[in-house]
Amino acid sequence: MFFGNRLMNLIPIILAAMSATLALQHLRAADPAPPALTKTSSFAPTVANATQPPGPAPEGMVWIPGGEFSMGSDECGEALCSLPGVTGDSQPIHRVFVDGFWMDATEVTNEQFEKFVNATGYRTIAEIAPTQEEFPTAPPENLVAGSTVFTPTPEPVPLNDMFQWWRYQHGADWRHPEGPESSVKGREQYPVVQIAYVDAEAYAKWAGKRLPTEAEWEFAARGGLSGKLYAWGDELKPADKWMANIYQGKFPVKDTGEDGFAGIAPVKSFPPNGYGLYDVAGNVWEWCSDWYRLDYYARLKLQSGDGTRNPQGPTTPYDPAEPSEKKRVHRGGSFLCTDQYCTRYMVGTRGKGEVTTGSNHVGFRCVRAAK
Ligand SMILES: [Ca+2]
Ligand SMILES: [Cu+2]
Repeated sequence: MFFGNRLMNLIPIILAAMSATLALQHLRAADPAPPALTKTSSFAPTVANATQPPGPAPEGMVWIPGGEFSMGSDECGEALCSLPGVTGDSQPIHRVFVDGFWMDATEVTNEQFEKFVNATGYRTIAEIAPTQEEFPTAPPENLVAGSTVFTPTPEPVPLNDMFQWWRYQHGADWRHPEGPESSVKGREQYPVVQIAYVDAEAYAKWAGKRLPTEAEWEFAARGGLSGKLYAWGDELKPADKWMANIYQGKFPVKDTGEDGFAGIAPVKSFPPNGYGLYDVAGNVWEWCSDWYRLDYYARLKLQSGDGTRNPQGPTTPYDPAEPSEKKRVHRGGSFLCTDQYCTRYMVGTRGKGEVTTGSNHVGFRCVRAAK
């Protein structure tokens, strides 16, 4: 899913100009010398570090051993989506090493986010009205707090313009994910949504954590496997069983909820991956700390060959589809991902989001350094 800044649907002029097309290394001095990374241009086995967890797991977190793995995707996933471009920005496959770390087993829930808000009085971006300085051409009446909400279309539509199914909704925020009439009552164990990048960062800081880098996220999501299409293997529905909350039915008209959920699901509704992480595919997108650049993997490989350790992402964002927008990486896909439009529940694929924009299918999870 790709859109510009948070006011996207309010400013037709900006909209018209926006294209809706699809579009370092810091080894700790005390560590022993790392082994040389495997040189390869295709997937090679994941070599997890043998180091034990540095202590008991912090509440709700699991140990990700880190190690060396093949990051990215190849064209073989491309054919699974009726719109091309799904694996383009996740090539070439390159070898990456990450240190071990703790990771939240689930996406951050409404209950957890509420604790943070109660403790700090934090107000999310969606709860603060945009200013004329930020959006000089917006009519003043449009400068109201809100966020982006998915709306099914009454009839099938060409899938070339996402503004047919996304709207800017006044009063949509994390407590009111679909707008003022909605609430999170009874949804305590659902992932929090309508979270902009800084909101996720603020929560992480409060919790003594941080957001994962894209490399950490992918290492963790692959769960020790290598080169698989999905976090659990190569089959979308092994033994005819849904493994993730994605979208079934005609997109974006009607989600039939064949996997058990039409829309968002409580965390832990599907089996965990090899490292004990839930919902690394589908349910909600997750913010990563890397800036998004379409060509980052290609540049990284040119620059460092296969010797990349703990990559932190590019120094500047760049999405040619919307060059003026500052985007960070999203990972994992959401309950709206489908083979008709976007198969980014595939573990090696990438997403992206403008940093001030939340929506009702974007959330996050946190990590914590080993020491
Ligand atoms: Ca579903
Ligand atoms: Cu998607």
